[in-house]
Formats: sequence, structure tokens, C-alpha cells
Amino acid sequence: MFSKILIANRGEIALRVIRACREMGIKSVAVHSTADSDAMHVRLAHESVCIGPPPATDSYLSIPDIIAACEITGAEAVHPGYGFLSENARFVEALEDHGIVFIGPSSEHIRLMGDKITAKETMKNLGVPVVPGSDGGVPDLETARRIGREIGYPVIVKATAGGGGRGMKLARSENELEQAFRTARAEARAAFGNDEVYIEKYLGRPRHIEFQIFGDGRGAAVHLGERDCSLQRRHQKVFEECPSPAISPDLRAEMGAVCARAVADIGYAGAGTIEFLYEDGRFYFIEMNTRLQVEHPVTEEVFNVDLVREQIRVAAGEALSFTQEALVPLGHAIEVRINAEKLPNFTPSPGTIGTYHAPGGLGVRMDSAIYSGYRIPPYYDSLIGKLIVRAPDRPAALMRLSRALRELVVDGIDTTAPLHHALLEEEAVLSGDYDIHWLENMLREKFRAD
Ligand code: MV4
Repeated sequence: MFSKILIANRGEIALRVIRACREMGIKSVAVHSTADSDAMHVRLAHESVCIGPPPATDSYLSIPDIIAACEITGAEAVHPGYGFLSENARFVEALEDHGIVFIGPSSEHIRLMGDKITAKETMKNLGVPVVPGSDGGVPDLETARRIGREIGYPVIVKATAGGGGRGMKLARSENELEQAFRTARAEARAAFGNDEVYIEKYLGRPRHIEFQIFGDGRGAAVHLGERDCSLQRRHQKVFEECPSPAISPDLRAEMGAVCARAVADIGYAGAGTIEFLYEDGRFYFIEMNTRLQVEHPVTEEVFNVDLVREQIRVAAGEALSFTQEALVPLGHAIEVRINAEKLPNFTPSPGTIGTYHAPGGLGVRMDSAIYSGYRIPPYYDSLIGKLIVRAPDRPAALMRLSRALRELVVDGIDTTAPLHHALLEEEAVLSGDYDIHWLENMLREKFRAD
């Protein structure tokens, strides 16, 4: 096992990893920008290294500075958290060149899944159901037209280097195809330096359901059920739950087994998420994320596991500490993201926090790196905390979330907490009957957002 791990991240996820390290008897190294000298992750780690100025490109994304911090402190492994360098294959290779272990999958698997066309082709060949479409890149408009006729409209043009909603264009009919194809390509070239696109049948009202998988890197893998992340605004998740209110135990077991077998077959190591659109009782693969996700705690709560501990174990060459049979879901968990943002337009609201009081009590978990008097720097993501509740069933989890939100105090800045209170008054949320468009429609009607 490692004796020292460097965490190449900040905020609540850096704390999450530092906590797992402490519980495993592993020393932790925090890295930080000059804007984060007073950050909680710097205080909680065993030691810290300042790696650069506030802009992330010069600090949290600076591969040479992070490697230098490993060498100075003698860290043997790096946990990337989510975002930043967590899905950067070149970072993994640079670490390898310096004899430092990346806590995550191989650079090959990151690259494979980072290219959405090769990811989809790989999953299809592994027996995972995919959205009907072009089965590969679409080189020109004539090919796009032929595929549109084959699969029928509406269709969506997506950038192979995109993902997470970036670089997608809808064409409702053949009339709209040329425009969608050309702008998708142009935007993909500008954003990613890669203009390869593919085409899929557009699903009108799906849910976003993602399976948590875990590979041991030796050809075995398990699944830990699914999360329903359909409540999103502009591709930012707002409210996530496990299990999905739309999935039966039989369907979970069937799809989970398909996912676990697929990643086992490619020898995947560590945590990963297989994302699906779910519509009319059918799953369609869209993307795979090769990192730990923001919303991983709902899975941890329902399956009673520590996913970060498992990531560290697998990266150190140890076996998974659970089998598929031992992974039995219990109850229901919900996470809401507390962002430093002002409603109704979700404008970033950095500033100094006055009083902070975290909710507590049975089944309540607050993952946050803020404290009373903390100054939120304006340079980074607006996520300041995740409130996670667990209860024996979904109605009890909703009641627990309501009471925990009532206890939360974050003075001095605006947060998204009022949105969560409002969500808990909505029939669609209470019944679990929502799709990926429900939240934006609700915000338009009730919050009069732009
Ligand atoms: C789609 C789709 C409908 N049909 N693909 C957006 C994020 C990216 N991961 C995939 N996305 C979508 N792909 C087909 N074939 C609709 C979306 C989509 C979406 C997906 C998940 C959660 C929220 C979303 C909001 C708008 C569009």
C-alpha cells in the first residue's frame, strides 16, 4: 500500500480523498493555488505545496508543477478527484514516466472513452445497447443525409471529442440537417481541435441513468447499481438519487451485469460510470466517464461502500474488498448540489461566508470544504457543498432532505438551496416522474429564468 498520496484537486473532493487516506493510515499531500492558501484541503492534509497562481491552467491543470510537488514530497501516487486532470491521458503518461501511480484507469482506457465514437463502438461490441445512429464518424453531408433517412428524424449531431453536452446540434428534419452538421463541425473544431462528428437518433424525453462500475484491472468487475441524474440545468446536475425511481430490481440486475461484464472484458481498473439515456423501458449507452463522479456519495450510501478507498486499493494492486453478491442496495439516497449561485439565473456568487452551519443527524452527510469566514475565490467551480441524505425508502429520504435543508445555514452569499426547497414541493419530484427536460421547463415557468 502507498504511504503518501498527493491530491491533485481542491474543494470538497480533495477533502473526500484526504479523509479516505487518513482512515487507511496514508499520508496526504494537498496542492493549491495562491488563491487557495486558506482552503480547508490545505489545512486537513498532512502537508501542502503551492503550485501556482489562481488560474487553474497555471496550477490545478499544470502537469509539471504537480509532478514537481510529488517529487518534493515523495508522494508515490496521485488522486485526481473529478474535473481538472482526472480524464487527461497525457497526465497519466507523464506520471508513469516519473514512476508515480495514477489512482484511476490506464491512459489507454481514458483515451478510448474520451473519444465518444470509439467509446460507443467499443461498448456496442461488448454487448451494451447503444443509441441507433451512424456507427462511426460522419465525413460529409451526403453521408449525414443517408443516415438521417435510415434512422429517421429527429437526429442529433455530436462531436466525438465532446461529451457532457458540449458540441451537440439537433436536426428535427432533413431541412435542418445541413445547418446542424456544419455548426456542430465548426464548433467542435474551435472547441476541441477535432471536427469529427457522429449522428444519433434524438430521444425526446429520456431519463439520464448512469451505472457505477468498478474494475479490479485483472479482468474482474462489479456494478453498484445506478444513479438517476435527470434533474439537470444546462448539463449541470442539480439533484441525484440512487436507486432510480424508474428502474425495477430485475432491470437493475440485468443492466448492471451487462455493464460489469463490458468493463471486465476490457480489463478496466478502478471506478467508472456508464451513462445511458433511458426511454420507454429501454437503455441506450451514450458515454462512459473514467473518473469518480461528483454524485458518487449516493451510491456509497445505498451500497455501504467507500469508493475512494477502493480506488486506492486497486491502484496499489490490491483486490476489491467486495464481491458482486455482497453488494446489496439498502434504502434510498439523494444528493443536492449547493452552489454559490444567485437564482433565478444561477449567476456565480463568490464572496465571504458569514455563518456556516451544516445539517446533521441520522442519515445526513454534508460533503463540503467551506467554513464560517471562508472566502470563496472567483476562479473555480461554484460547487461549495453536497448535501446527501439516506433513508429506508424514497419518501423518507425526501422528508429527511427537507428537514436537513431547513437546518443548513450559509450566510453572506447566495446559494442554490432555495431551488432545492422548491423542488421538494413539486409533484414530479415527489413522485419521481421526471425526465431530462423537466427541470428547465419548471425553472422557466416558476422562476422566470432567462
Ligand atoms: C442525447 C439526447 C437525446 N438523444 N442523445 C446531453 C449531454 C450528453 N452527455 C448527452 N446529451 C444528450 N444526448 C440522443 N441521442 C439528449 C441529451 C441531453 C441530455 C442528456 C442527459 C441529461 C440532460 C440532457 C439535457 C439535454 C440533452
